[in-house]
Amino acid sequence: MGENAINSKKSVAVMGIVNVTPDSFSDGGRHSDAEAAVAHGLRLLEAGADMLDIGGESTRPGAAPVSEAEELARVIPVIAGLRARCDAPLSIDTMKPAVARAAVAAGAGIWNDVSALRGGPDALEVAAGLACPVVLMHMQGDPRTMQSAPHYRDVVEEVESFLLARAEAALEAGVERGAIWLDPGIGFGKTTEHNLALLAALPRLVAHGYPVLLGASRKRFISALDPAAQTPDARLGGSIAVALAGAAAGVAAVRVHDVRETAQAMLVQAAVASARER
Ligand code: PMM
Repeated sequence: MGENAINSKKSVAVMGIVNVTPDSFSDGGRHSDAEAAVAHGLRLLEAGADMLDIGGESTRPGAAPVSEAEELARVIPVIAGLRARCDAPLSIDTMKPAVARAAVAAGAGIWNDVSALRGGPDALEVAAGLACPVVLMHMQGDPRTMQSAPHYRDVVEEVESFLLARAEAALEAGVERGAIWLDPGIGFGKTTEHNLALLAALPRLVAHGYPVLLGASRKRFISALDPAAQTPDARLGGSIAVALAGAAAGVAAVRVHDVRETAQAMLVQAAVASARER
């Protein structure tokens, strides 16, 4: 068997995270300055990211909302700066339709909305008008309160029906079917058991035919499973384990902080999967 029989392509896209927030989940605001955030994004692309997700409002548990003006001031210079220096798809991580619109005008091509187009009365209409891919994510409650007492009768069924209903609403508003992505929202109003149930059920979400984005990088439930890993940057092993579980389930993309390590894991995973098929 020649070298060229070896699959050297990963089948899962790696979305690198560029948080432009002073109180980000995990980078402690080190990239809050626009130039530093642009440089960070370019490093993630060099490290193997297929696209970048730029966000200016922290959604960490307990985080307070930021104003539209503040969010725009954080993200627009970063998107414009990255657009001037790279061709990679750029995603805007926002719940605000006006921020999504300005970000797309500045060069973003994907709207990642953790509120699944519920962030304003015009969200569905704006998404249809932008005509770009939109990520619909499940969240119970809002970031300020979501981890206080997450509760579900059947978490898998409820997340699945919520996402399908939001996809339906987007379709009705005129968003193209091929532009809709789904995301179970790991850590957004979920206990460790809820997160694990959703990860175990990923094939069921994937089976609906929409590309699925999975974001579990450095999230707190990893520390619940490994109490020795209390800080976000001690959660790399767990983050990669979740990305591999996502790849095995057929997700389209993983949203991660540790791009180099995750991209390598996805390459090896794809090579093993294709050797299994031979
Ligand atoms: N997680 C965070 C922010 N945005 N977007 C999507 N689609 N999915 C996620 O899981 C997600 C997100 C919070 O994580 P961070 O503050 O570490 O970036």
